[in-house]
Amino acid sequence: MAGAIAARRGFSRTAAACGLLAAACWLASGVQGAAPPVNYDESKVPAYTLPDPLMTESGKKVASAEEWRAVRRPEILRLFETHVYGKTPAGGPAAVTFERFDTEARALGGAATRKQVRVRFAAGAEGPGMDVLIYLPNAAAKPVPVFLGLNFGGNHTIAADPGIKLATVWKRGEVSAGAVADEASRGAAASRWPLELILGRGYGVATAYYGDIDPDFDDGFQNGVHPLFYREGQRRPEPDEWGSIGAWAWGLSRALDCLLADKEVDGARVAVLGHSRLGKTALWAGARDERFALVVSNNSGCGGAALSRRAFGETVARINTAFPHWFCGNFTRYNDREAFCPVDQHQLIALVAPRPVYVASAEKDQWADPRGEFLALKGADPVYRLLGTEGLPCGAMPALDTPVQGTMGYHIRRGGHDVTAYDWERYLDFADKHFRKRS
Ligand code: GTR
Repeated sequence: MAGAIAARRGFSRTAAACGLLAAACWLASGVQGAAPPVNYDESKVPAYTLPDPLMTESGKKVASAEEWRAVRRPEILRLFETHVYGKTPAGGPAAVTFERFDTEARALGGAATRKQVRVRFAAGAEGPGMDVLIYLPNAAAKPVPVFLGLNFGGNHTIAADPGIKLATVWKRGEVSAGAVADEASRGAAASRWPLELILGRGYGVATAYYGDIDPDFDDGFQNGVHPLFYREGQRRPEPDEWGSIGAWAWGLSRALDCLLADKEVDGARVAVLGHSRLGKTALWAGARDERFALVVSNNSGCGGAALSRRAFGETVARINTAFPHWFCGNFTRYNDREAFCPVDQHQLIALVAPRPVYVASAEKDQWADPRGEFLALKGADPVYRLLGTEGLPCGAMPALDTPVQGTMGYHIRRGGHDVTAYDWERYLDFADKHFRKRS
């Protein structure tokens, strides 16, 4: 997997590069035989029928918002828990605690107040936990709306600010815990977190390092938060229990708890967003935890916003092979058998309804199947409409760089797999549209 990450960084995400990458992952996994070719040909997408988000398991059409809430939403949530992401185990750490260890009122040249909070997942100062980094705009009246998202490299990578604590638990790309981050990576991901832009628009930013919650390599779930939830004698999650995406989503909810305790944050206007695997995570967090007021998926692809049944670009078999720790064990049942899965990803998006949801794709990111991302959003539209919202106000997939924003938003921009200022500007417009009414 470390190789996969290096390959992703080094290549622009062309179809050819992703095909090679996928084949390499496939072979590295020890699966016998040649990897099937990656499909990037629209005419080779298999015929499929999507499960109807408004048809209950007992075959009754959902006709009211009440039925959606009481019957169908819980059914779909359970199906995703059982077959895709796994259940978040009940119980777990008796007490999650928060301790703010840093407040700097004149951060980023005076533009923001910086706060850092240690969230402990278990008793004792040495136990596992995550650091939540928060920047709130000094110029805006409080409480402020906030964008919350996990980061890939440590909080210190999102800005060159020397006051941000370095990540300590695991260094991305390593297949063992313990390696710590160094100063050289400070600010390395700053282009994905355009703080000046976000703060200037009156929004706060909160982030935590996903490796603090569960280091992203397959270790049989011995590190990260999973062991804190094991029953007596349990050694790894059951096939219907959470993998790493489930754990990261749980961590987002704990970061939200932390934000809700801050009087300068408007707890009714916290948006959750994420890119790529962390976009899958943001969708699952937003689906499960209805306190997230708005959800953004940036290039989340397979197992995120893209329809699995299209088997275009990355497929269920490929993702489960290259990243066996992301989903629950049961999800492997659908390797090359997507049509047998009782849910598809449009129903994940429907779980966010009626809250605003935004899905963004990138033209060169064919591995993530932009059309499949758009069609999943469209597939959730009937639920949004039933719940009395305007849904997604367009019929066909919009042209490049032509955002559509109703209660559901979508754009496909030029360029590759990344989070850019263009993406952020759209998310800020979308948040303005929905949050301004509530301020
Ligand atoms: C890839 C993986 C994608 C996507 C991406 C990322 O290698 O195939 O599903 O999540 O990683 O998170 O950067």
